[in-house]
Amino acid sequence: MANVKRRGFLAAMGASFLAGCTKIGQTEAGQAAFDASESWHRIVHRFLGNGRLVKEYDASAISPTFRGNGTIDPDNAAYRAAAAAGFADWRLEVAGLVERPLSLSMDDIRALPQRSQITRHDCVEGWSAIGQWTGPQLSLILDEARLAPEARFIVFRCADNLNGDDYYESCDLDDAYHPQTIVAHQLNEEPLPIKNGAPLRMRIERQLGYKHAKYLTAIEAVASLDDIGKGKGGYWEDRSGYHWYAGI
Ligand SMILES: Nc1nc2c(c(=O)[nH]1)N[C@H]1C(S)=C(S)[C@@H](COP(=O)(O)O)O[C@H]1N2
Ligand SMILES: [Mo]
Repeated sequence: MANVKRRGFLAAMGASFLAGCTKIGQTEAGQAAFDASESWHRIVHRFLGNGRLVKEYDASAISPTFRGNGTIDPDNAAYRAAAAAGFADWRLEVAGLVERPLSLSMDDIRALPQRSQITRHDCVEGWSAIGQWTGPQLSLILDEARLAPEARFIVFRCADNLNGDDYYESCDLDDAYHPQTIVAHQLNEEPLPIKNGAPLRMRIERQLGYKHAKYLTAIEAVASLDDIGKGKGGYWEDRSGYHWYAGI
C-alpha cells in the first residue's frame, strides 16, 4: 500500500477507534472491548508499518514556538534545585532487568553518538508542533546496559507529579529500539527549555504526545507493567484510559 494511503487508512481507523473508546471505556465490559481493540490497533499498525520511520521535516517547517503541555515547571524542591544548578548534576539511572545498571551524567549522554530529527508532535488535545530534537538513540543506552532476556517493556520515570501522581510512561522493545526513539537533551539546537522537559525527555516518534516523557530521571526494563503505577503503563493510561499503544 502506498505510504500516503496507508497513513490515511491508519488515521481513519485511529479516529473511529478513539471516538468509540470514550463512550465504551465507561463500563467494565466496555473496558474489555477497549483493551481488545487496542491490541488489534497495535497488531495492524505493526503489520502495516513495522520499522518504518515517521516523516522528518526541513528546518523551514520548525514551529516558531513549541508549546509546553501538562507539567511545564515541576514544583518539587529536588527539581527546583537541579534547575538552579543548570542541571549540571542530573543523572539518568538505567535499572531493572539489565545486566549492567547505569547512572549517566549529562556529559555521558552528550558523549554518545547523537541523532537529530525534525518531527511533528501530535497531542490528543488537538494541537501539533514541529521541532528539532537531538540526543542519543535509546537503543545505544539499552545496549550499553545489556537488557536481560526477560525484559519486555521499558518504563520512563519523570521528576514531576501531576495532580497527585508521578508522571511515567512505557513502551515495548519494538518502539524502544526504533531508530527515531531518542533521549533528547536539545530542542531546536538549544538545551531543552524547562517547559519542554529539561534536561532530558523521551522522543518516541511513532507515538502520540503523552508517550514522550519529560523530566526523565530513570529508565527501567521490566517483564510486566502490572506492578508499575496502576498497571496500565502510563500516567494518562492509568487515569483516563488513554491507550497504552498510541501509534501514529
Ligand atoms: N513528565 C511529563 N511528561 C509529559 C507530560 C507531563 O505532564 N509530564 N505531558 C505529556 C503530554 S500530554 C504532551 S502533549 C507532551 C507535551 O510536550 P511539550 O510540553 O514539550 O509540548 O509531553 C508529554 N510528556
Ligand atoms: Mo498531550
